[in-house]
Amino acid sequence: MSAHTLTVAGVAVDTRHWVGGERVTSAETFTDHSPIDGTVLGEIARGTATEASAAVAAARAAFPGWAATPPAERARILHVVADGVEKRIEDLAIVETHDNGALLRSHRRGVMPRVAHNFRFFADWLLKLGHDDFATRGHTNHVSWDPAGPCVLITPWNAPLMLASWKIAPALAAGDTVILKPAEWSPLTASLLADIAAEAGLPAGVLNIVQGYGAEAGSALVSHPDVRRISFTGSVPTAKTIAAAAAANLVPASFELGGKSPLLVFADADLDLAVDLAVEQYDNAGQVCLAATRILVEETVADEFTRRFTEKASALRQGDPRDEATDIGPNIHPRQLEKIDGFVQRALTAGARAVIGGHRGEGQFYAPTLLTDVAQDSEIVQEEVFGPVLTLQTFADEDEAVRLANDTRFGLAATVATGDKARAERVTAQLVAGTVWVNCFFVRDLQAPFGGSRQSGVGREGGTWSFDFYCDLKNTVTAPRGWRDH
Ligand code: TXE
Repeated sequence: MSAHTLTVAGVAVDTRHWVGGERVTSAETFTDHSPIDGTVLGEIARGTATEASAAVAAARAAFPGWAATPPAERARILHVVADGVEKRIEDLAIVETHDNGALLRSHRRGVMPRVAHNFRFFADWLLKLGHDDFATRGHTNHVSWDPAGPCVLITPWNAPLMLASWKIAPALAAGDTVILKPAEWSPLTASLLADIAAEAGLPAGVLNIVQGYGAEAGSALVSHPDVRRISFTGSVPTAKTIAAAAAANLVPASFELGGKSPLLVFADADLDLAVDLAVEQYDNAGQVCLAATRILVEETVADEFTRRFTEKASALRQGDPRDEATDIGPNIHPRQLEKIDGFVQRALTAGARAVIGGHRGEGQFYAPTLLTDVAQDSEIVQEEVFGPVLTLQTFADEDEAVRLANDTRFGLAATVATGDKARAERVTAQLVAGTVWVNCFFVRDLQAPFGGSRQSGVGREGGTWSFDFYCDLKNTVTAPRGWRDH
């Protein structure tokens, strides 16, 4: 085994960058820890501007060939990548679980199959593009989705390979080449994807991976003048820094950021369903951008809702994410845990009451928490915690529910629990959110637009919207005259 390989649960992972179809080292490394027990997983290449430039150069060199590859052939290769992901679901799932602490059973049954699906979905969608010819006074207009060039993709740690593939697949389908910079807290599965893509026959330089810190590798990538698109999922402050870099080069950038999404529970709702929806918000230890962390309940059912919620949430099993019986795993990093606890302790000091939780658990765990007696303008109601922490507020009527729901700087998602269809229509029409669910949560079709309003993001991903972003749209107008006979 090479000095540049680490093993996680028997799976070998290359710790180097992947640039131009080759493994590349850096002079320095950073240490990757497992959130499960804090053990060191290994030393990972720490990219700098040098590796960033090399990766952009490789992506640029590979671009003309990949862009000229017929769509059907690009789609075929992406399906082979999906096959490769499916063959290695077990490896990917166990490595991801060790690296970011999320549940092995969800990685196995939900997340990794979805990674494969991301590649298949965008491969198939590609073949539907480009059939939009129409006539203007006898002239034909032909709209084409032309590949844009090298794209930089910056991803977070809460769903590492899922979010990376959600960006890589449409970009590659579109005929672009990419440079991925995975989050430094969860760098491993991206490296396995490089192996899978190479085996699938993806040409060298079409997919490049630079590991490292945001302020080093990430910032060098997003400010590189040869980059044509930047897609980012992560925090608002980092998004602002990247937006400034993108603006300096006039590069289109898309941002999928955090949220403080509401769950509105009306008295006419199926209360058990509403409780299930609320408890689901602890999934992934609360590290989900879409999580409905603000529960808003109609006054008349608030006590009963709280009683049933407490009963159900108290039965959740927190523990080793590799264990099938575990419901909530650890949080990603000691720093994240400190951040979560800081929010909770400040809220408690300000007068909030912990119905459940309100404190750390053993090791890198945070006790599932529900806080009441929180003011609408307080930090805990307004800021994203990104941990298993929910707030509960009550409302008197529909108007107040909508007002509270919309009263943050975010607008990623909202969930409504009601038994009244007319009410559902009235309320959903007024909510500011990129996705609104009624009596359900997390149901996603990849052809739907996905993204946030306000500070939750800029742009939409999914189906046509992804291709609109990753392509340069071109309209070719051809006259019915001027042709020579041959
Ligand atoms: O995010 P960052 P962090 C929220 C959540 C969390 C908080 C902080 O509230 O508590 O953000 O998390 C790269 N140029 N979300 O600090 O910094 C970085 O290396 C280029 C919500 O981990 O945004 C990583 O790959 N890249 C969210 C990625 O950006 C830079 C998911 C995300 O890191 C960079 C994650 C720079 N200057 C956190 N600085 C969601 N929407 O789901 C950092 N990066």
